[in-house]
Amino acid sequence: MLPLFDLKGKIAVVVDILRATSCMVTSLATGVEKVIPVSKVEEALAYQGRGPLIAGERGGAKLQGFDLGNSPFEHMNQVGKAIVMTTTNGTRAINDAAEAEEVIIGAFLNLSAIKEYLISKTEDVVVVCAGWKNLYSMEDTLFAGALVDALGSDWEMDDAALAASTLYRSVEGNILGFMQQASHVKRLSGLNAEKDLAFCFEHDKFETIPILREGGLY
Ligand code: 3SL
Repeated sequence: MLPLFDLKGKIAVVVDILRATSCMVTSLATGVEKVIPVSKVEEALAYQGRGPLIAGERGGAKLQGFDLGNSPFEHMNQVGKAIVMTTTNGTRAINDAAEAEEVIIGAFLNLSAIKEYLISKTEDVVVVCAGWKNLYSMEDTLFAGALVDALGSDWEMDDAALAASTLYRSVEGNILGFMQQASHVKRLSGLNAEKDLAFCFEHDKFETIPILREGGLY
């Protein structure tokens, strides 16, 4: 639970594999200029008609009147645009992590780039799993495990990191099959999101690392 971690002086890797941080990595890697994550629907609506695209979902479904929902395919190739984004858990997790020394955005799509970046730094790292309404989520934990695994045994890890890495290793060869039992996949099943699901678990498609600066991801 985030309130139990002191993020001061640390790098927070915020992750919401399904689907907010996968969207952010995709949009910034394919030409978006910046993403502004906001927690509330009204905050996003305040930008309507002022330039940026507004994107968001609640319960997985696109919000009425918004330009984009929360499929990475909608966020792709929006070259030169700014996107203001609000999602059920992901954008809130980013704002909750703001006291960290640095907030970066992780997804399977940029896993190796995140690993290389962290290796080049000296700060401690906390992987902030957005989860679902303050509850555990399988897909974010799998990302944490994949990252811990990629960083290797030179890194000191706590029990949560050890558990995540053990989980990841046990399903590594069949993540999509395993994920069929997970609650978020069941939740997305009525929303035609099968393509999103496969995409969000692709590893290392992009090298972009979104970094939070003055309220925007670049
Ligand atoms: O909770 C979130 O931030 C979302 O990414 C949820 S969903 O994938 O759009 O259902």
